[in-house]
This record gives sequence, structure tokens and C-alpha cells, in this order.
Amino acid sequence: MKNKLLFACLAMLTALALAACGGGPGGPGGPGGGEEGGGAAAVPADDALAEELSVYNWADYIDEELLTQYEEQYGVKVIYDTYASNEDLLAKLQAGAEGYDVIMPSDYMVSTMIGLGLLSEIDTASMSNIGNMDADFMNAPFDPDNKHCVPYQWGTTGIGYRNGNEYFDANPPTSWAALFDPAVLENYSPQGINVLNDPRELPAAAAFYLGYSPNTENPDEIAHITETILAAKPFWKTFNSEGYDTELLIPDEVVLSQGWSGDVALAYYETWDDDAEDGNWYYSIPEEGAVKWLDNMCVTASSERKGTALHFMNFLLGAEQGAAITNYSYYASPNEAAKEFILDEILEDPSIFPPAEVQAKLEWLVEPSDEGIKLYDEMWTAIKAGS
Ligand code: N2P
Repeated sequence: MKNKLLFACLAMLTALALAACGGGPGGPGGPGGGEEGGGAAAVPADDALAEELSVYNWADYIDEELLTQYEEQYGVKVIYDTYASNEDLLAKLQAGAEGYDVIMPSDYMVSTMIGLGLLSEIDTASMSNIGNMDADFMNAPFDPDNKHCVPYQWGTTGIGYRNGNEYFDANPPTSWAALFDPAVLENYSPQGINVLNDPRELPAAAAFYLGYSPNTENPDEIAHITETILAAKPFWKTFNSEGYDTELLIPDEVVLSQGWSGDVALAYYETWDDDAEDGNWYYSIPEEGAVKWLDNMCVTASSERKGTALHFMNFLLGAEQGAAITNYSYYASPNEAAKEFILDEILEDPSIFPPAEVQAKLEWLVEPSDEGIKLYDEMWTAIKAGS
């Protein structure tokens, strides 16, 4: 029996609100366009689909049964590949990788990609399942009127840790000091610590710890964040954001990890053992604040199968498909109609769906300026040097 109530209570040591990310529902994305059309991509008829479709997503972020279901139902072969961070995805597209049709960038990266002309316009009015979406997640500031993307999954970035350990029993990690203060780290670093291998998420966590904005572009603050990370780095065992949920959130690998809400929840629910001597996984959103994010499905500008891409996205917006994604990944769903099919243990877990009344300490990452991109690139190079 999984002790989800306890998980929920510990998870909400600091209760944080998830602010709605935009106004009302988005309007239609513009004139329809078919597979070759020059306008916004529109969903074609089922018998007018391409033979293949290439989908590029975050690791561990879909029930691959859905891909098989789509292939069998519509006769489209889905080529599926994964990436570790928004920046990896961007680098791949900027290096000229063609052939990817559907991609899943986060909020701030959608802004960047729109600016760089990497995304196609889409006609959401042609999507029969668009009405399933929760209006609070539509028309977000990074993509007004959903001209380019539709919501996929959302969550927060906090700390996963195993209890059942003397230090955490007395000192649950409610502060980012658990990841950045050497005096705290020395208490458990021999048991293993992982951080996300993510050039925005890791600096953002250190920024919260130091009381700075996670979007700071102040050179002195960036220098302080870099020094703080470099001082903590010797205590960390791994930089991993791809396989950490299944490979590291297990006994004898790590005892604490920066993590995305769903990955930690999944580790908790999958490995829960009432009698575990080495404890179970819990999630904490530190009191200094944390990042909230919304990942999106978008069609690349270079896609030659834009209509089929939108058809596939519309398929995933189905209520049962939306629920299958959440029931697999344990991330929160922006699909209102899917809730009927989502497991109660997920819907009732405030570490996955933070309650509306909690305090607003969560912040979005935003697209940096050109100067900011340079500062963040230099910081990441310094952080990763020698690792
Ligand atoms: C799932 C990745 C979550 C994406 N493994 C965070 N934006």
C-alpha cells in the first residue's frame, strides 16, 4: 500500500501555488494549410496522411504504446527519439537537423524558437480535440493564441530524496542548501547526489538559493551562481537528467537529486516499499522558490509533413491519450477532459498538481537576451569543465 498521503504532506513542506500561465482560450491559428500549404498547418483527413512521422521528445515522457496505437490506427510509422534538455533540442535543430516533425520544447524555448523561425504556424481550429484543454494553459505569453504550439505536460523542478536516513529524518531538505551548501552536503554526499544536466535548471536552482531571479542576467549574480555551483560540484556524483529517475533514484546510487516533479513521483510510486530499510523517495519544493514549466507540442518549420504532425498532436490531445501520458509519466496534465481517466493517486497528489491556494513562489524561466545567452553559455562551460 503506497503511503501517498505522507508523500503529499512531505512534498508540500513548502506549499507553492501554480499561477495560471495565461488568459482565456486561444483563438484559431489562422488559415488552414495542407501538407504542402504555405499557411498554418491544418489537420488533414485520415486518408491523406504521410507514411512516416518523426517525433523528438524529452526522455521518459510518453507511454510508447500510444505510438503503436497511432501507427495501427492510421498507418503512419512513427520514428521516435529523445533529448535531455531544451538546449540540446535547439542545438540539434540549429545544426541543421531536418526530418523532425513534432518537438516538445518548454515555455521559454518556444519563445526562442519562434524568434529563430524554427516553428511552423498551426491552425488549432482544425484540431477536433483542442476543446479538451484547460483554458488556463492556452494562450500563454510565450505563444499568444497558440499560433505555434499546444500544451503537453507541466510540472515543477524540486528536490527528490530518500528518507529513512538519519540525517534527512532530522533535516528534511526544505532548502536549496541541500544541493549547494558544502556544510550541509558533507552530511550525505558519500551516499550520492545527482543534479539535472540542464543549463537553465541547475543555475536557476542556485539562483533561488542565493535569492536571485532564476532569470538573472546580472554579471555579478551570474558570477556568484557559478562560484556557488563550482563549490558544491565536488560533492555531486552525477549530472543526469535523462535516465536518473530509473537508473539513479534507487538504493545505492543516489540519496538526493534535483529532479522534475513527475520523475520523482514515479520513483516514489514505482519503488514504494513499506518495509524499505533504506527509505522511499519524497519530493520537496524548496522554501526559496522553484521553477514551474509547461512543455508543448510544436511542428518544426522544416517539417515536410506538417499536416500529419498536427494530426498526431491532435491524437495526443484526446482525453484517453492525455490520461495515458500522465498515467505513464506522473506529470500534471493540461488536458481537462483527460482527468476522468487519470489515476486518483496522481490527481490527488499535490506534489504533482499543486493546489490553487498554495503560495506563489514558483517562477517561469524566460528567454534570455542575446547577452544573457552568452553569459549562460559561459557559465555552463565553466560548470561542466572537467566533469
Ligand atoms: C521527463 C522530462 C520532463 C521535462 N523525463 C521537463 N521540462
